[in-house]
Amino acid sequence: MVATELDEVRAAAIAALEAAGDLTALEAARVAWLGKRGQISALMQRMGQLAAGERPAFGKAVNELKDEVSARLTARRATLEETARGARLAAERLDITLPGWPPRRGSLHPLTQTRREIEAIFQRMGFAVERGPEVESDYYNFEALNLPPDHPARDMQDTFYCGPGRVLRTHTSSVQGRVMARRAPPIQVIVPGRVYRRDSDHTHSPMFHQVEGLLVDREVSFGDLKGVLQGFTNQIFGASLPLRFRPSYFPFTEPSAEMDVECVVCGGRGCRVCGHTGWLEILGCGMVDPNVFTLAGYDPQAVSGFAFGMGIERIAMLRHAIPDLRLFFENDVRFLEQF
Ligand code: 2NL
Repeated sequence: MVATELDEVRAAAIAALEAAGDLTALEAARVAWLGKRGQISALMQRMGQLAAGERPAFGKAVNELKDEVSARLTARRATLEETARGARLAAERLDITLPGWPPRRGSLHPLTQTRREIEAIFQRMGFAVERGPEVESDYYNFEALNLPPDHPARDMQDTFYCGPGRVLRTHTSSVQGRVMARRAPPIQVIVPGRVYRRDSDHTHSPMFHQVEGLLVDREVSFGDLKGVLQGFTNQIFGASLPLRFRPSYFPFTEPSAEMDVECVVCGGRGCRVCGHTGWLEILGCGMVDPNVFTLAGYDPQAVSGFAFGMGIERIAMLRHAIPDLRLFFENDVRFLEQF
């Protein structure tokens, strides 16, 4: 009678294991049959009700039952794990023959493109590219360029002060000052970079980009300056455009001039872009002031040189007919992806 009961428990336990369709159900079946409070433990506890002589045989039979159910549990678990793994692999299957997402290619910012083209043009004419710090000393930003502390021309460029004797450079001339302090002539460099002025409206940004050039040697003339700048404009605008030099003032050059090119939009007839003058102002330039040479430790009797400076934004706007300066700094991809 006890033996039949064990057979029934065995059959029921095995049926429960086989009925478990996944690992969660199998774990529930394990707890129900093999757990501390499961059916097989319950059988063991009944041993006390048996006559002493029957106990060893009963205990042995229950232990064998337990071992058998455990073995079947392990086997069933392996089967279910294999099934689960198969299902997971099927779900995760990748079709590596499908085409991938095409990568969206970016492009260089129009100011970067224009700067690099300006650099390349001057490099072909023998200029080396120099860079320097944007946080600059008052000395290199002003004093070394013939702008002593009380000089009225300091007001021309509203300066961001960022500490005692420290400014955000208002032009990249500060770097040319550093180059002259470090090296003897001949010097032939251009300096591209960010510059900062306290100015903000639809035609002025507190940060903008400049390229300045400096050439120092013996017997450098204003004619040399004109030749270099004619070569530059021919290449950056892709045509041999007439140039015009108007007298101007910069504290670090004497004489100084502003250079215009014939309007690239109307060919000189006059239009909205050139304000009906037929000319576009491109850059400022001049012969390096003797005081700047003296401050650099050069003999102004022995050397001469020219310098020029231009805004990269302005050149890029004219080349690409960009109507508003602020487009450069908003980084709207609908604008940027056109370049
Ligand atoms: C402009 C005008 C200019 C210079 C920059 C320069 C630098 C040294 C010595 C002498 Cl180290 N001059 N730079 C000269 C004339 C004009 O820039 O309108 N820039 C946007």
